[in-house]
Amino acid sequence: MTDLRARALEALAAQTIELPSWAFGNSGTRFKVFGQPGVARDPFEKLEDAAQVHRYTGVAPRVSLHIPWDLVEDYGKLAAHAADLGVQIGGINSNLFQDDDYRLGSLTHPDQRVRAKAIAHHAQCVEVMRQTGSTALKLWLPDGTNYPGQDDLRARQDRLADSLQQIYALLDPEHRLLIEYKFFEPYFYAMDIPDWGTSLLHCLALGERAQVVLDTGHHAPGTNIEFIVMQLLRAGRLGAFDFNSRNYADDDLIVGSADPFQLFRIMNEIVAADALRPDSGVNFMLDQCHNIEPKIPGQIRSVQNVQEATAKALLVDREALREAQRSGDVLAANGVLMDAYNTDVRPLLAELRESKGLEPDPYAAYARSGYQERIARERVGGQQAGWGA
Ligand code: LRH
Ligand code: MN
Ligand code: MN
Repeated sequence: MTDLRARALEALAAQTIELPSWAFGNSGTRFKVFGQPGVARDPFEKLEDAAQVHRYTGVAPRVSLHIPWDLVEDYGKLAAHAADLGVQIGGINSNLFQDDDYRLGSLTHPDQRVRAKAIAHHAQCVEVMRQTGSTALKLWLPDGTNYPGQDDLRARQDRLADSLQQIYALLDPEHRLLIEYKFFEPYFYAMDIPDWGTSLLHCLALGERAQVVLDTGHHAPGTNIEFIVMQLLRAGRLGAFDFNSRNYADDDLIVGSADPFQLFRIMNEIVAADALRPDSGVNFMLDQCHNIEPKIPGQIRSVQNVQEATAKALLVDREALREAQRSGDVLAANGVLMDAYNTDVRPLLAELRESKGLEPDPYAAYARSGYQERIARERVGGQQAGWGA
């Protein structure tokens, strides 16, 4: 156990989690966007808030951008601002879901002019990557159809394959293309990349630097997500997570809040495949919105939830598990996992933080810092995260 604990501490010390810039803007549902006092007014302030999360947790050194939500004139300046704050720019997310031209699709659109426009947007994103030092272009395809017969399902895949090839060709050698899937919304009959299989097929056709993004909120209820994680790891194509929690749809709630056991099972597959290592190629990102809770503490809680699930996965006694599995002892095997899951890892994480010179409780440390009161006083007119903007 002491050995396991020591190894867990070592792995946890190397773990990093990427924050989404849009978690720091005002957000809501299609019914209402709630404004919060002190919310960031521009991408520079979003980075400042993200840096607070890193400051108190010590494990969140990167921030994903969403283009054009995070439009600035000078991306070199934005990257320099990040560096001054002790963080860096992470993945660059493209946006194909807020333009009138995309009513019938973007990369799959029947009209070649619209497809060319959607591809050109990715050229703009690659330019942002060059200026910020980002190495990941993240593409979620919102295309799909609402009615059977509305369009030719197969022709849409062919057009998509062609568009993706053109986007892949825009990348520099150090860049990766991360392709995210989602089984519904904004279209409700057939999404054009509804599942990991479709995403994977396109990645395989593109080349080694194309990988799948698994957003935990993008599956039908009851889907065994850890199975997908395992399968993508086997294929060497799990590029990144978009972590969040769901109860009903794509709820974008705090990761690990709806089903902490699922998060543990996911992290268990990660640890079992030795994919937690920072050089494993798997980027652990959050994709969340804090509609009613305060944003910086919401992100701090999210990071802590990922850390807790990771710590529990690291405490699984793999030798005992293998032995129980080998001997066909069903209950003992399940018991090994449950023992790890039921361990209170909060003292271990407090020890980890203290070893890094951090306060043991990042949530309380942030609350004491006075930052929230200061931004509420100084910032007027917080920016909307993006939706309905
Ligand atoms: C789509 C999605 C995708 C977008 C983000 C804002 O539902 O998960 O990752 O970029 O939300
Ligand atoms: Mn996502
Ligand atoms: Mn989503």
